[in-house]
Amino acid sequence: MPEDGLPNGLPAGLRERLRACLGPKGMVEEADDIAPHLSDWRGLYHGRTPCVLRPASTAELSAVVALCHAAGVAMVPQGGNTSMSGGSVPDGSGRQVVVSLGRMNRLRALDPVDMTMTVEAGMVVRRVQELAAEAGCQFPLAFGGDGTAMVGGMLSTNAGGNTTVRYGNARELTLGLEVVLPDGQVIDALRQLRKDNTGYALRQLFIGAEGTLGFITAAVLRLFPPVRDKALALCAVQEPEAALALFRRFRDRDETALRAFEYISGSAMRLVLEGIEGASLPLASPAPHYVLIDLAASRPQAGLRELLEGVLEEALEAGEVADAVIAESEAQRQAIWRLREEAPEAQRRAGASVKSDVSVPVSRVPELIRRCFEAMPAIVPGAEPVAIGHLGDGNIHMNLQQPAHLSAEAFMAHGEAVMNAVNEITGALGGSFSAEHGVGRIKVKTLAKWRGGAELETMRRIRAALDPAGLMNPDVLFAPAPRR
Ligand code: 2HG
Ligand code: ZN
Repeated sequence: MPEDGLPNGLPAGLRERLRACLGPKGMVEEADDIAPHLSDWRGLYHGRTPCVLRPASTAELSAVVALCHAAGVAMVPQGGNTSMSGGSVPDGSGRQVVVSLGRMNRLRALDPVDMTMTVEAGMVVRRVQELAAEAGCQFPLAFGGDGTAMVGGMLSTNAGGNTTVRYGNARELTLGLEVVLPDGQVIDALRQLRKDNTGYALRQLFIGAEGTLGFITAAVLRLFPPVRDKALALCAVQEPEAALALFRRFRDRDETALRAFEYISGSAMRLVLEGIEGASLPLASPAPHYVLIDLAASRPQAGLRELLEGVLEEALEAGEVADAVIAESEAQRQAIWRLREEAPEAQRRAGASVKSDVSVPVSRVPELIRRCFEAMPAIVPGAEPVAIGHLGDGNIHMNLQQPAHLSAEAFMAHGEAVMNAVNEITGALGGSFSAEHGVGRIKVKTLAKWRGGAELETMRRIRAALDPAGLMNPDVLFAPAPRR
């Protein structure tokens, strides 16, 4: 363990001062306990830290941030540590302190009249959904990692997930925020107002900032009436164009009914069927592409089953859908969702993968799929494109799977070339290289390339205004700060 005053430790005396603020439960110093905080979910980054700070309240966090700020110590905020972009782990210097928000996990308020919920950053997103449901409401944001990811990370990355098509991203679901600034000051803007034009909407600055401007410590989230009618189908389609045509049919018929419209490539489905226990295809035969359609309404007996059957019938007649199954029970519904949500895990079990998280205008999704499916194997012959995504909002995870004839290392050596090719195609289609996973560390160069000029310069100025010493999550978004 690094010691105070030593090159890899903390400045002399800081450890004691941090301990005095946080008490024994608030500071993790043993190597075994620190270890889970040092690597990212994808296993791409492995860092070091002198200790993990675990404050239990905003006041405690504010105090330790002020201490670190005064001592010039860099801080890496961490929630559930499910970042897809390496945004929540320290670098290898052993000098960046990890600040885990996990103990700040309280529900501060829930108001079913105002339809708002005030929660702390360390609450797991699934728990937010559960508490909202217990109060007769729903918190609609849902994504594969929501059983582990926490509110702070969800907001710091402006998470999107499966229901963006209907409810928007985390940004649209947040009314108020509490933030500890890089020098320890606290912004208390936990207002639960739908209208509040009082200068800059500062909360929007911290949402999506990936912990570079301060710590999000609590938020007022929007709630919605519960789902009282629902219907779900899995469809096999032959062409990506057919998937888009199907999306348009549903949107045109009743855009308020669509809760999710998800895409699964044939290759992704195969990995799930092979690698996930209990997964089985509820259709007659495998297809090159699949879509999952989830309809929901707060009105009871809203006729969603009839809507689903009617539109699918038209699409079958038009030749857009090759085969379809409608969930007949809650168990079948969950089994079908699992086929989509377990795809990242199935990919992980099948070896290394180059991942991308791009978005294009929804009209360009078929072209994106076609062009990337051609371009990626041309860079790594024998490697299979594996794509999943949120077709309804134009966000596709265009991934490439390690082929059997290459080691993970040899395959990942092509990672940059593959990501560049996907980004070039995406850029040409008017898209974004990062739709929902953020920039983290993995896309720092990509940000400079695609958002350079005045856009990046403005981001740097904002960062410099709030965190002139560059102490907050120093290796994400921007090129690494010089080592101090
Ligand atoms: C999803 O949509 C996640 O399942 C992860 O955003 C995507 O693993 C991926 O590529
Ligand atoms: Zn996603």
